[in-house]
This record gives sequence, structure tokens and C-alpha cells, in this order.
Amino acid sequence: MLIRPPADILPSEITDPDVYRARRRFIAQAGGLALATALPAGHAHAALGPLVASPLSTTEGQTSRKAVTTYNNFYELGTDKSDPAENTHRLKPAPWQLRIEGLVNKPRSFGIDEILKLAPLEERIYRMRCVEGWSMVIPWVGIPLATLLKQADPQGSAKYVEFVSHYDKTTMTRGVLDWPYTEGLRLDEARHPLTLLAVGLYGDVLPVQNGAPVRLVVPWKYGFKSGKSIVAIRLVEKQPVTAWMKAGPSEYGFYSNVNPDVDHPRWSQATERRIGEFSKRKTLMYNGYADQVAAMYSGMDLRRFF
Ligand SMILES: Nc1nc2c(c(=O)[nH]1)N[C@H]1C(S)=C(S)[C@@H](COP(=O)(O)O)O[C@H]1N2
Ligand SMILES: [Mo]
Repeated sequence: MLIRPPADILPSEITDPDVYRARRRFIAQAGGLALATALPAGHAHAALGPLVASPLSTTEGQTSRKAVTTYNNFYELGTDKSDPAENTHRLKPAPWQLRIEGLVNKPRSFGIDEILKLAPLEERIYRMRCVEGWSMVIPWVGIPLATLLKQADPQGSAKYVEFVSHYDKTTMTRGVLDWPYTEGLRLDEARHPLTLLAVGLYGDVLPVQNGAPVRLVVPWKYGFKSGKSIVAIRLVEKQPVTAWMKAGPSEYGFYSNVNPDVDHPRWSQATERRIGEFSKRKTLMYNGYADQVAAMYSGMDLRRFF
């Protein structure tokens, strides 16, 4: 195995008094070596360097790192929850380029190291609600997507943003979905301060199974809106048709905002099971982010625009 398992990194190697050097090391890992899995809890922040704690974070208890990194949906790496963590060799997260294209005045590509330099890295603890009825609380690390979009200078005609995930048919799942995995947001949703471009979790470089090296996190929408391992961000005029909309137009709408009052045809969305808890919780409107996001949907029929 070429990549040293992070569990083998001794605390003495990562307790660096110079936090700037620690941050640079994180950048080197994220941009070059790419850690396959996460460090043991407790050593996480030493490995990462300084993170800005976000006021947007929830104070709820976090889901265990173990669950966050072994109970995943990443169909390119297999359709069982345990598959992605077992099939990380199917995706090489470095080197990586993320293109911003379409209706922008400055189309360009970013390496991961360039993305990390755009803004201070924030830790944001977000609730995540999967459309299948389970939820987690995850400490993400990233920068606002708005910061990256600004770099490309979107044109006035851009109204939506399409996100394209990496796909390699020689190593990844065939069939199931119309690959590559694509997702979409309205431009105001993409620019919303809660929308995060994540490069890490639990203080470490993003594990492959969680969407290395760069994925989207949109906490008021069902989990599938948060595309993983993104290679292209495309500004467009018309609402994109996403991979899940193609697969099941009656089950997966474009908006997919968490809404306890609008059921999925196969599942009630009124309650959820927080991974690690026994009894169910009531699902909150917009996953508990209503104060921040409800205004974007005022006047819309949420049954029609589901
Ligand atoms: N490329 C890609 N992105 C994806 C998926 C996928 O299968 N492929 N699954 C989605 C779904 S359904 C969920 S719930 C979240 C899960 O993210 P996590 O495994 O980091 O918790 O990723 C989303 N992003
Ligand atoms: Mo999901």
C-alpha cells in the first residue's frame, strides 16, 4: 500500500507548535498525498492546523467519526452503505482539478491547494438528513461555495449551478444511475452562506468515501444534493436535470429541501433516525435551517417544487 494509513501517524509527528506549518502540511496532504482515511479522534486538529469555528454550527452532539466514515452513500463506489469505505482505491483524489465553466467571465480550474488559499478554513458542524430517513451531525471543514463562485465572476444570465462528480467507468459502478453523478442548485442557493465547499471532516482531509477531495454540503436539503468528488461547476441559464431526477422524476425533485410535510413516495419524511440514537426524532422544516433559508422559497408551492 502506497499511502501510509493515518492511524500509523504518531502523535509526536503531528504535535507541531507552529500551527502555520501544520496548516501547510494539511495543504500538502490534501493537494498531494491524500489520506485514505481519518486520523484517530483527538489528534485531528493538530493534523489540520487552525480552523475558524463557524457561528453557523449546531451545538448538537456529533455523530461518531466511525459512523460518518463507514455508513455512506457514494454509489460510484458501491450501493451498500459499507461499500464506499471498502472501495476507496477506486478513486484517486490527487492530483485533482475543479473546473468552473459555463456562464462566467473568468472560467478556470483550481487545484485543491488553490481552493484552500481562497479563504480561512472553517469548521462547520451541520445536521445532515438523508432522504432515506436517517440523519447525522457532521463537523465539516471547508470554505463558502460563494467564495469560489466569485472568483469565476458569474454572468448576469446565469441562474442555476450544475455540479458534476468524477466518474471513471473502468473503476466505478456501472449502471444504476446515468453517470456522471450531477446535482444542481439555484444560483441564490449556491451563493447562500450555509452552502459549503468541503475539503475535510473531523478536522482532517476528507476521506474518499465522503467525497474526496472536494464535495458540496447543503445542509437544508436532503443528503443527495451534496455531490461528492466534484470535477466541474457549471453556471447555466436553465434548471439542470440532475442524475436523481433522471432516475426517478416522481421521487427526486430539483429542490429536495428537507420538508417533514412532503413525503417521498416510498418514505414518510416526518421523522428521522439520528445515527447512534435509538428513538426517532421529528424532522424539522428545512432540516432546522428555516430561519436562514425559508425566505428563498417564499410564495413557492412546496408540493409542486419538491
Ligand atoms: N457523487 C456522489 N455524490 C453523492 C452521492 C453519490 O452516490 N455519488 N450520494 C449522496 C447521498 S444520497 C448522501 S446521503 C450523501 C452522503 O454523504 P456522506 O456519505 O458523506 O454522509 O452524499 C451524496 N452525494
Ligand atoms: Mo441520501
